[in-house]
Amino acid sequence: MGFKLTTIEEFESATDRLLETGKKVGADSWQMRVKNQTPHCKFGEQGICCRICSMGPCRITPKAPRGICGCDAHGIVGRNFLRFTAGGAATHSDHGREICHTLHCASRDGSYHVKDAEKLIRIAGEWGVETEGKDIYDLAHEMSELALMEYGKPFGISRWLSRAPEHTRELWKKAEIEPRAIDREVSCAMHMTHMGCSSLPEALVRQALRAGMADGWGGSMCGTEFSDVMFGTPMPVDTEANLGVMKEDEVNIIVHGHDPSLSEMICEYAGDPEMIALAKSLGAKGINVAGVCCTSNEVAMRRGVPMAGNFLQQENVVLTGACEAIVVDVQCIFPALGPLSKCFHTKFITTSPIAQMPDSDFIRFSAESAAENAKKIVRTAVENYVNRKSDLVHIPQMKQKATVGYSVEAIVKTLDGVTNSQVDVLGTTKPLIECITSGVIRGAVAMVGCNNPRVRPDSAHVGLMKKLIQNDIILVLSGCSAQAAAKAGLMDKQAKDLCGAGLKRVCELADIPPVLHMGSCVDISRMMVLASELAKDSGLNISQLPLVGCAPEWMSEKAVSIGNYVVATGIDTFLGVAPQVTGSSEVTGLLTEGIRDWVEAAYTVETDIDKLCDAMITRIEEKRAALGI
Ligand code: CUV
Ligand code: SF4
Repeated sequence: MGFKLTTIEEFESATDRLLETGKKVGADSWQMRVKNQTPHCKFGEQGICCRICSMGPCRITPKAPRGICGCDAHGIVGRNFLRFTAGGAATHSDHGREICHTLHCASRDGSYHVKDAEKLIRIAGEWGVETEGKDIYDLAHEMSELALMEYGKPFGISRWLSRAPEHTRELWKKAEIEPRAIDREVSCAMHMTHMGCSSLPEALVRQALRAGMADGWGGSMCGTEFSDVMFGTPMPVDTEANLGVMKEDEVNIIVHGHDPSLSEMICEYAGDPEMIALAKSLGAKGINVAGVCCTSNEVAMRRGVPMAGNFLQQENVVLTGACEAIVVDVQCIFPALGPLSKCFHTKFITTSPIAQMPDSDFIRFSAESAAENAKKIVRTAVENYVNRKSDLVHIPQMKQKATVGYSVEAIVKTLDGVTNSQVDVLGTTKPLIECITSGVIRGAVAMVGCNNPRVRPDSAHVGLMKKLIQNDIILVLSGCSAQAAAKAGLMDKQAKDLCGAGLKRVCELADIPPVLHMGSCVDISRMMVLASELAKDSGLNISQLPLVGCAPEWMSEKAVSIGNYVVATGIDTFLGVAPQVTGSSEVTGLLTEGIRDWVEAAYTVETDIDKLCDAMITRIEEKRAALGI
């Protein structure tokens, strides 16, 4: 025995202790700000406030059922939903674009290299690019240019769509949701939602799916695939998670954000002998890098860098009083970190022109001068060690072991060990399909997404996961959901003991934890590839697979963009937080049922987490029954 999950109550008491330090230094916290912001504006919550022209803002009430231009609630809600999606699609895709740019900077003697040449050659093959006799760096540059063209090409549809099964591609074509150039779908969304353009819910929802597709089957896929090419395709690696990974006697550098181009370089220079010597000369035992949010997922999966926490834990890392620097790039960074860091010795270092914030030290990072920038950042952190106020230091001694890094490649390779029929199944998802058809595993849930103060932090993630694995349902995770699992201990291989008998046996045979870490949010593109492979290898349609998506604590625009492409790929998706569309029965109806006619899947929204869990299990069993398995 000995193995025990960390409970939500334990998470919370650690947070409470840190908030006491916060109070002592006069710090603000999201817990306090939530109180000031609730109850939320009902118009906003329902999506029936329109402020896209200056005749407004217009709000829909029973007495005022139309805006000044005559737009009704359905048009307003639909436009808001599409703009929300466009924000997310733009964000993920721009991250992907940065990765493509970084690949363009890769060189033999530079900061960025081609680590997975085989993968690059495989993608080149998919794209019909000649690789024979080509220098790998020439190929990298050629591929990065082609990938960058995907953002603005005048004709054609996304190259990545060719990875999907035939049937899915036909559905996309018929529904007119095949994404064209990535930027075009975002631009088109903004155009459609301008005053006096679309107010037809069906047209707006259709474009919301297409913009999501431009993300998942466009920009995010570029981000994931070319990150793998440069930094390595993740393979299982051991790490640890939760605030206990911070070290009292070392310089703690926290990387937070999304783009591995930055975090990889920080990790690189934190291991530099010159920097370590500097740290030692200042009284520290070494340099410890840990991550927050998706950047943490990136470096955990490829380097085993420990995970300090997820979205709603970002303030906690500063509240430990032991954070020398929190280094951020883009997305999901609380502006609160500025003033909060000022209450401590912590340097809040922003690095991207995309995410500039008050009360931060801006050290501009670019792929061209990565080495120099990273070194400066690490040095700034190390030199700050001497400013630590020891009476404010408290690191909650709380962490769990986790095995992470289950890329599609890693899953295929690992699960090959499960079935006996090794010979003809190497390199396919067939062993996993066999586990599912035989009923050893009932199905799979792709659980993703953030934290949101509307849900007791991590309770929905962890609660759902515990119940699902008991029911022999395997989980693939990404984003802050994955970190919730890791913090709780569900990514420890010993968590197999919490599973039903079937899943437990699979975990033992394959030597895997019952919840598999597939990466960051852009890596949900990996899940699309996995679903496609499962469909192709089984001869089924994606929508027939006993597989559902779930985002129980989501908050960001990116999450909606993701949800839209997951659903559009044929995977029923279950949300624990309602999107701001409840003010329109038509838009709600389309999302929860109507779009099923186009893509064979739809959303289910259920804020009662027990009911959400039951609904997923029921859906998985329905799909099994329909297949007669
Ligand atoms: Ni990208 S989007 S909070 S899950 S990192 Fe976590 Fe990750 Fe943000 Fe949501
Ligand atoms: Fe009001 Fe129409 Fe302008 Fe929106 S577009 S603010 S509903 S007048």
